[in-house]
Amino acid sequence: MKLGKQILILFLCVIMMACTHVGNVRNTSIEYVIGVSLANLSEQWRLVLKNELEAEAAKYDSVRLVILDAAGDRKKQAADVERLMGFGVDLLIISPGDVEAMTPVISKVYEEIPVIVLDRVVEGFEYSLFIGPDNRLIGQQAGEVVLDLLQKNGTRNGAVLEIKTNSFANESRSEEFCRTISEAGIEHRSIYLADATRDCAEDFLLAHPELLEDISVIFAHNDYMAYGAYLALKKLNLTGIKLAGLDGFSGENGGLQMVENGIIDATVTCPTGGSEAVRYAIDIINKESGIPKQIILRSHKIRPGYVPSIYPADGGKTKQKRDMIRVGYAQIDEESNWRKASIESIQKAAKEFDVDLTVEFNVLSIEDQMEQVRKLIAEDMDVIVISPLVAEGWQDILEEAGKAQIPVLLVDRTVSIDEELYQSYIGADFEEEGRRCARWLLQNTSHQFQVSILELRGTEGASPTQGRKDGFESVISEYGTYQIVASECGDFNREGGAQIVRNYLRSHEWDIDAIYAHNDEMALGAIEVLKEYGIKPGIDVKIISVDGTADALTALKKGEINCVVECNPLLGPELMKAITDLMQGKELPLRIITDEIVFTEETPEELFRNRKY
Ligand code: GYE
Repeated sequence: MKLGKQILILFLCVIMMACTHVGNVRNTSIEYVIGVSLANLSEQWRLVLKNELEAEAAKYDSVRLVILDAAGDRKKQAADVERLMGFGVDLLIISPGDVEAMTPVISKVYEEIPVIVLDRVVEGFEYSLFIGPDNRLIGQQAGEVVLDLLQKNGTRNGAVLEIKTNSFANESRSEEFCRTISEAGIEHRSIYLADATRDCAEDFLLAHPELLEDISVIFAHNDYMAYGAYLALKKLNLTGIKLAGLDGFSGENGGLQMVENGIIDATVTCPTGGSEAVRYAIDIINKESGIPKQIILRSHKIRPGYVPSIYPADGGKTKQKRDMIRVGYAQIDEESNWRKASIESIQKAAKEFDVDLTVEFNVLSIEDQMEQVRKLIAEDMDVIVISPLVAEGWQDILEEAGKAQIPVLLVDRTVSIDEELYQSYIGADFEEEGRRCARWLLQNTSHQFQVSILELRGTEGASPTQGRKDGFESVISEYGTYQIVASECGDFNREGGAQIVRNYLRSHEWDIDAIYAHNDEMALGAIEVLKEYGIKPGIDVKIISVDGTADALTALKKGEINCVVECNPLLGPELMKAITDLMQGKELPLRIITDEIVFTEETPEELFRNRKY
């Protein structure tokens, strides 16, 4: 054990002994010392975060937290992190203030100990785990509750006043908020406050009552500013203006109580992730398997009488408790080695978790898959798991599952509908996979010259296809010299990839600098055809692919593929853990994003060993 940590533990024991009375001195078998760096404690949200961290840590005798408050000063936060490292902490939990400034600080710490980042994700992936809300979704949900509040007798009247501060989270939330209400044709104005506090909001509105003319709803980026607006309206004797906030904390003076007491009319919950951070910190220190890369926490729209439609997992109350959890899995036919590995991982984990798993096969179309789901609903499963072949068309059938009170989890692929219709999505961040492919291309080709790209797209309408396309384009679009000159659907299979290259060669001289394949199978099919035409894959044309299957990594080692971005199919353990948590009544994160790496010719040999697919 590092000397620094020994001194720290001794110090903590002395403090504890001094603070506790004889007889209830707690077991001082401290095993884990977790350093916590908070951007500030002036924001209510961070105070709640600190309380949740401490409450969760108190459940474990072996855990001690050392919490430092940077008081809003980024230089101090960097110094705090250094101090915690000097104490020899086992793991760092950090809620960064200035994300840009803290990214290199976090990367440096991550070289020595695990790091959990909270609330604001840093650039890149140099950390163990990110836990935070989906700020853009929160902004959209805030827009939706405000539109509801504007609704009177079937029409929407009046304008909206948005109260915000220039904090990191506010910006992405505000963008989506403004998009949501602007799309509904609602006029709105924004005011920026120096502090995100009740008094600041109240004083500002009392000083500028003219801002409230023709306003029907005030939306504040936290419940306390909304409360300040409430107090100002009272003093100005203004009635009829509705109030919406954010955070939705429980307990005394929390946003949920404000809604209940009629002080504000609506809020959106923004969970802090403090409890999850301590639980995952212990698992990470213990080197547990199945630790995801990102956990995106669920946020709920809260209005009087509104119950989040994510029915409690123990919706099974109406079901007789069974010895084993019965899970029905509507998967996609084995179109690739990737898929085979994915199904085997889920089957293996079901056995390990003692889950009674029924896997439906023979999916050739979305209609087949929906029939499978209806069959599983009829068989009254405890949980239904779906790998949706395509992202659209799921609203009705997920509502059917909801009516039958059967929770649904999405694994591997996701859907593009109301997030309140499923419990969680476990899988990859497809846009990030696309960005990684594009970043490799930019780093390995000359920016001066035109780079012509042939894109081999996956199954039309599938979430990995759309995400990988969007992510790749979002990066190359910043450089006018990178052009996707042809893009065709290869349906994620080898023949599909081969056919696209044949088609291109039939109507063009070969003028492609790079092939971007949405999966390995299509890349491998393309390579076969290139060789038939005497074009050297990986040399005459760069080849970038996604998945990380054995055949693709073999081709990479032969220099026939230049970059393979991993898309981890081994989701079984995370899926079964989520199902177990769900059936114990826990609310699941909105998304659980898997940890993935990028393979290139520089990748160390050991990362190619013990691959399971
Ligand atoms: O990339 C591909 C498979 O759904 C993420 O589907 C998965 C994709 C994977 O056909 O190989």
